[in-house]
Amino acid sequence: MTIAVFPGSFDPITLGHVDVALRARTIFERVIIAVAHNSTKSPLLDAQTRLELAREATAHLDGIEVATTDGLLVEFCESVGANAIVKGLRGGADYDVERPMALMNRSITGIETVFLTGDNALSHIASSLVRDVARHGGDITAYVPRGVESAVLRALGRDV
Ligand code: COD
Repeated sequence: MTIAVFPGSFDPITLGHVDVALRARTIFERVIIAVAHNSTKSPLLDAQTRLELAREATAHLDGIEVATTDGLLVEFCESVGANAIVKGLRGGADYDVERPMALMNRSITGIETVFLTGDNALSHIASSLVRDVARHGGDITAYVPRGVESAVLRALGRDV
């Protein structure tokens, strides 16, 4: 069975992330969304909430599952027998960030990273922008799966 790990902070999961997971599923038989820790970011949502939101967003999708990992990504990939890591690209800036990670991950265990181009109509969506729009009182429902907005507002200390 071909298995891909699609890692990220998912703080929160967005429609852009779901699009990448679905594209990955057209290539791999099993896609594991791995809610991971990015040491350069401090998340708004705790890991359990990010996991639950990703699970709710993909529960209806065959062959897509969700897990958390707080260690080295490549060790998680080995533990689940992954053939590849999948990352989504919105543009050149994403590639600049992702390329060194892909090289580092390959250098540690030899695992390859597959880059997928997301839907252009979703390329403006980033978790950081979603959090910022919500923080300033804007409506984020067009950018995130159902149920995410209320969790984000709760984490921001707003009435839901
Ligand atoms: N369209 C297409 N792709 C998108 C979109 C969109 N609208 N939005 C996001 N993406 C892609 C991103 O480019 C990325 O590939 C992926 O979705 C996840 O994005 P984020 O922002 O949720 O996650 P990141 O970039 O913060 O995730 C970084 C990791 C957690 C993967 C990284 O820090 C990591 O691997 N950590 C584990 C510890 C480890 O092994 N560190 C060493 C790494 S070499």
